[in-house]
Amino acid sequence: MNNRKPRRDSDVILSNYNQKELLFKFLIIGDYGVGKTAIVRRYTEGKFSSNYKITIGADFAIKSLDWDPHTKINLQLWDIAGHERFGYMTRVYYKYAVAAALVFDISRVATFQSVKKWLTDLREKVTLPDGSSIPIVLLANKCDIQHVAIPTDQIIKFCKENKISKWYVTSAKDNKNIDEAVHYLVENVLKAKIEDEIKDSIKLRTAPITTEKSGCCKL
Ligand SMILES: Nc1nc2c(ncn2[C@@H]2O[C@H](COP(=O)(O)OP(=O)(O)OP(=O)(O)O)[C@@H](O)[C@H]2O)c(=O)[nH]1
Ligand SMILES: [Mg+2]
Repeated sequence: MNNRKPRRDSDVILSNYNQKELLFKFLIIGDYGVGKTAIVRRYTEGKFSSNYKITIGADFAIKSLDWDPHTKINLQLWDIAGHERFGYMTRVYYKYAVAAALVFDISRVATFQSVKKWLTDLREKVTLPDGSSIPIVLLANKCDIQHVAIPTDQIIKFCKENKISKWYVTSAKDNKNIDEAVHYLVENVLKAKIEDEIKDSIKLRTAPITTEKSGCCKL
Protein backbone atom coordinates (compact mmCIF):
# COMPACT_ATOMS: atom_id res chain seq x y z
CA MET A 1 0.00 0.00 0.00
CA ASN A 2 1.24 3.48 -0.79
CA ASN A 3 1.06 5.68 2.33
CA ARG A 4 2.57 8.69 0.70
CA LYS A 5 0.35 11.75 0.68
CA PRO A 6 -0.26 13.29 -2.70
CA ARG A 7 1.87 16.38 -3.26
CA ARG A 8 0.09 19.66 -3.08
CA ASP A 9 0.63 22.33 -5.73
CA SER A 10 2.30 24.55 -3.15
CA ASP A 11 4.87 21.77 -2.44
CA VAL A 12 5.76 21.62 -6.10
CA ILE A 13 6.07 25.38 -6.34
CA LEU A 14 8.21 25.47 -3.21
CA SER A 15 10.53 22.69 -4.37
CA ASN A 16 10.99 24.46 -7.72
CA TYR A 17 11.73 27.65 -5.85
CA ASN A 18 14.38 25.90 -3.74
CA GLN A 19 16.10 24.38 -6.71
CA LYS A 20 19.04 26.14 -8.25
CA GLU A 21 20.28 25.46 -11.73
CA LEU A 22 23.94 25.93 -12.57
CA LEU A 23 25.80 25.96 -15.85
CA PHE A 24 29.41 24.75 -15.86
CA LYS A 25 31.72 24.81 -18.83
CA PHE A 26 34.41 22.10 -18.77
CA LEU A 27 37.30 21.77 -21.22
CA ILE A 28 38.63 18.48 -22.56
CA ILE A 29 42.13 19.04 -23.91
CA GLY A 30 45.20 17.07 -24.99
CA ASP A 31 46.97 15.89 -28.15
CA TYR A 32 45.15 14.58 -31.21
CA GLY A 33 43.90 11.04 -31.11
CA VAL A 34 44.12 10.60 -27.32
CA GLY A 35 40.37 10.01 -27.04
CA LYS A 36 38.82 13.34 -26.05
CA THR A 37 35.84 12.99 -28.38
CA ALA A 38 35.44 9.36 -27.34
CA ILE A 39 35.40 10.38 -23.66
CA VAL A 40 32.80 13.09 -24.23
CA ARG A 41 30.66 10.73 -26.29
CA ARG A 42 30.91 7.98 -23.71
CA TYR A 43 29.94 10.36 -20.93
CA THR A 44 27.06 12.09 -22.70
CA GLU A 45 25.69 9.33 -24.94
CA GLY A 46 27.03 6.12 -23.40
CA LYS A 47 28.50 5.08 -26.75
CA PHE A 48 31.92 4.25 -28.18
CA SER A 49 33.16 3.94 -31.74
CA SER A 50 36.60 2.77 -32.83
CA ASN A 51 36.54 5.05 -35.90
CA TYR A 52 38.73 8.09 -35.65
CA LYS A 53 37.16 11.27 -36.94
CA ILE A 54 39.38 14.26 -36.26
CA THR A 55 37.75 17.17 -34.41
CA ILE A 56 37.96 20.44 -36.29
CA GLY A 57 38.25 23.51 -34.07
CA ALA A 58 36.00 22.51 -31.19
CA ASP A 59 32.78 20.76 -30.49
CA PHE A 60 30.60 20.61 -27.41
CA ALA A 61 28.05 18.35 -25.77
CA ILE A 62 25.69 18.95 -22.87
CA LYS A 63 24.61 16.73 -20.02
CA SER A 64 22.25 17.66 -17.18
CA LEU A 65 22.85 16.26 -13.73
CA ASP A 66 20.40 16.18 -10.84
CA TRP A 67 23.23 16.70 -8.40
CA ASP A 68 21.11 16.84 -5.25
CA PRO A 69 17.45 17.66 -4.51
CA HIS A 70 18.29 21.37 -4.65
CA THR A 71 20.83 21.51 -7.44
CA LYS A 72 20.61 20.83 -11.11
CA ILE A 73 23.83 21.17 -13.08
CA ASN A 74 24.01 21.65 -16.82
CA LEU A 75 27.43 20.54 -17.91
CA GLN A 76 28.85 21.84 -21.14
CA LEU A 77 31.77 19.66 -22.21
CA TRP A 78 33.99 21.45 -24.71
CA ASP A 79 35.95 19.01 -26.81
CA ILE A 80 38.91 20.97 -28.16
CA ALA A 81 40.75 19.79 -31.29
CA GLY A 82 44.15 18.39 -30.37
CA HIS A 83 45.84 18.56 -33.73
CA GLU A 84 48.54 21.19 -33.74
CA ARG A 85 47.35 22.53 -37.08
CA PHE A 86 44.57 24.22 -35.09
CA GLY A 87 47.20 25.55 -32.70
CA TYR A 88 46.39 28.58 -30.65
CA MET A 89 43.24 29.26 -32.63
CA THR A 90 41.32 26.92 -30.34
CA ARG A 91 42.22 28.88 -27.20
CA VAL A 92 39.31 31.24 -27.79
CA TYR A 93 37.12 28.37 -26.59
CA TYR A 94 38.76 28.45 -23.16
CA LYS A 95 36.81 31.50 -22.05
CA TYR A 96 34.55 31.05 -19.01
CA ALA A 97 35.66 27.46 -18.41
CA VAL A 98 35.56 26.44 -14.75
CA ALA A 99 37.35 23.06 -14.93
CA ALA A 100 39.38 20.93 -17.33
CA ALA A 101 40.29 17.33 -18.09
CA LEU A 102 43.74 16.97 -19.61
CA VAL A 103 43.96 13.74 -21.57
CA PHE A 104 46.87 11.66 -22.86
CA ASP A 105 47.07 8.22 -24.44
CA ILE A 106 48.75 5.76 -22.08
CA SER A 107 50.16 3.84 -25.06
CA ARG A 108 51.81 6.86 -26.75
CA VAL A 109 54.68 8.57 -24.91
CA ALA A 110 54.57 11.70 -27.09
CA THR A 111 51.06 12.50 -25.86
CA PHE A 112 52.28 12.40 -22.24
CA GLN A 113 55.22 14.65 -23.11
CA SER A 114 52.75 17.21 -24.48
CA VAL A 115 50.73 17.37 -21.26
CA LYS A 116 53.06 19.97 -19.76
CA LYS A 117 52.55 22.27 -22.76
CA TRP A 118 48.74 21.94 -22.53
CA LEU A 119 48.83 22.55 -18.81
CA THR A 120 51.03 25.67 -18.99
CA ASP A 121 48.86 27.09 -21.72
CA LEU A 122 45.68 26.36 -19.79
CA ARG A 123 46.91 27.91 -16.56
CA GLU A 124 48.12 30.95 -18.43
CA LYS A 125 44.79 31.51 -20.13
CA VAL A 126 42.11 30.41 -17.68
CA THR A 127 41.54 31.38 -14.08
CA LEU A 128 38.51 31.54 -11.83
CA PRO A 129 37.03 35.01 -11.20
CA ASP A 130 39.09 35.31 -7.98
CA GLY A 131 42.32 34.63 -9.91
CA SER A 132 42.86 31.07 -8.65
CA SER A 133 43.46 28.25 -11.08
CA ILE A 134 40.59 26.02 -12.20
CA PRO A 135 40.31 22.40 -11.03
CA ILE A 136 42.12 20.01 -13.38
CA VAL A 137 42.23 16.22 -13.69
CA LEU A 138 44.73 14.27 -15.71
CA LEU A 139 43.34 11.30 -17.63
CA ALA A 140 45.60 8.44 -18.75
CA ASN A 141 43.23 7.14 -21.41
CA LYS A 142 43.03 3.85 -23.36
CA CYS A 143 43.95 1.71 -20.36
CA ASP A 144 42.16 -1.18 -22.06
CA ILE A 145 45.13 -1.41 -24.45
CA GLN A 146 47.78 -3.83 -23.16
CA HIS A 147 50.70 -1.64 -24.21
CA VAL A 148 51.35 0.78 -21.35
CA ALA A 149 54.15 3.14 -22.38
CA ILE A 150 54.19 5.46 -19.34
CA PRO A 151 54.95 3.98 -15.92
CA THR A 152 52.62 4.96 -13.08
CA ASP A 153 55.42 6.49 -10.99
CA GLN A 154 56.18 8.94 -13.81
CA ILE A 155 52.55 10.07 -13.85
CA ILE A 156 52.48 10.45 -10.07
CA LYS A 157 55.72 12.45 -10.15
CA PHE A 158 54.37 14.71 -12.88
CA CYS A 159 51.17 15.39 -10.93
CA LYS A 160 53.12 16.20 -7.79
CA GLU A 161 55.54 18.55 -9.57
CA ASN A 162 52.73 20.29 -11.41
CA LYS A 163 50.17 20.50 -8.62
CA ILE A 164 47.56 18.31 -10.25
CA SER A 165 45.57 16.93 -7.36
CA LYS A 166 43.89 14.03 -9.12
CA TRP A 167 44.53 11.66 -12.02
CA TYR A 168 42.70 8.61 -13.32
CA VAL A 169 43.42 5.75 -15.68
CA THR A 170 40.46 5.79 -18.03
CA SER A 171 39.01 3.93 -20.95
CA ALA A 172 36.32 5.42 -23.14
CA LYS A 173 36.03 1.99 -24.72
CA ASP A 174 35.40 0.10 -21.46
CA ASN A 175 33.74 3.03 -19.70
CA LYS A 176 36.30 3.14 -16.94
CA ASN A 177 36.63 6.07 -14.51
CA ILE A 178 35.01 8.64 -16.79
CA ASP A 179 31.99 9.34 -14.57
CA GLU A 180 34.34 9.42 -11.58
CA ALA A 181 36.62 12.03 -13.19
CA VAL A 182 33.74 14.33 -14.14
CA HIS A 183 32.22 13.87 -10.67
CA TYR A 184 35.52 14.92 -9.08
CA LEU A 185 35.62 18.10 -11.19
CA VAL A 186 32.01 19.02 -10.42
CA GLU A 187 32.61 18.54 -6.69
CA ASN A 188 35.64 20.80 -6.80
CA VAL A 189 33.91 23.50 -8.81
CA LEU A 190 31.03 23.47 -6.34
CA LYS A 191 33.49 23.71 -3.47
CA ALA A 192 35.21 26.67 -5.10
CA LYS A 193 31.83 28.25 -5.78
CA ILE A 194 30.63 27.78 -2.22
CA GLU A 195 33.89 29.19 -0.88
CA ASP A 196 33.41 32.09 -3.25
CA GLU A 197 29.91 32.71 -1.94
CA ILE A 198 31.23 32.65 1.63
CA LYS A 199 33.96 35.10 0.68
CA ASP A 200 31.36 37.34 -0.95
CA SER A 201 29.14 37.28 2.12
CA ILE A 202 32.15 38.19 4.28
CA LYS A 203 32.97 41.02 1.89
CA LEU A 204 29.41 42.26 2.19
CA ARG A 205 29.40 42.03 5.95
CA THR A 206 32.71 43.80 6.39
CA ALA A 207 31.87 46.65 4.03
CA PRO A 208 32.19 49.96 5.91
CA ILE A 209 28.91 51.40 7.09
CA THR A 210 28.55 54.87 5.67
CA THR A 211 26.29 57.32 7.43
CA GLU A 212 26.43 59.82 4.66
CA LYS A 213 23.41 62.05 4.54
CA SER A 214 21.84 63.01 1.30
CA GLY A 215 20.39 66.12 -0.24
CA CYS A 216 20.82 69.70 0.83
CA CYS A 217 21.22 68.89 4.51
CA LYS A 218 24.54 67.08 3.95
CA LEU A 219 27.02 68.23 6.61
N1 LIG B 1 41.20 1.22 -27.28
C1 LIG B 1 40.76 2.46 -27.08
N2 LIG B 1 40.64 3.32 -28.11
C2 LIG B 1 40.19 4.55 -27.84
C3 LIG B 1 39.82 4.98 -26.54
N3 LIG B 1 39.41 6.27 -26.61
C4 LIG B 1 39.51 6.61 -27.89
N4 LIG B 1 39.96 5.59 -28.65
C5 LIG B 1 40.20 5.60 -30.11
O1 LIG B 1 41.23 6.51 -30.41
C6 LIG B 1 40.97 7.18 -31.64
C7 LIG B 1 40.97 8.68 -31.43
O2 LIG B 1 39.92 9.04 -30.55
P1 LIG B 1 39.23 10.50 -30.54
O3 LIG B 1 38.32 10.53 -29.40
O4 LIG B 1 38.69 10.81 -31.86
O5 LIG B 1 40.53 11.40 -30.28
P2 LIG B 1 40.59 12.98 -30.03
O6 LIG B 1 41.45 13.19 -28.83
O7 LIG B 1 39.24 13.54 -30.00
O8 LIG B 1 41.39 13.49 -31.30
P3 LIG B 1 41.30 14.96 -32.02
O9 LIG B 1 39.87 15.24 -32.31
O10 LIG B 1 42.11 14.82 -33.29
O11 LIG B 1 41.94 15.94 -31.11
C8 LIG B 1 39.63 6.63 -32.14
O12 LIG B 1 39.87 5.63 -33.08
C9 LIG B 1 38.97 6.08 -30.89
O13 LIG B 1 38.10 5.01 -31.17
C10 LIG B 1 39.94 4.04 -25.47
O14 LIG B 1 39.66 4.31 -24.30
N5 LIG B 1 40.42 2.79 -25.80
MG1 LIG C 1 38.22 14.78 -31.24
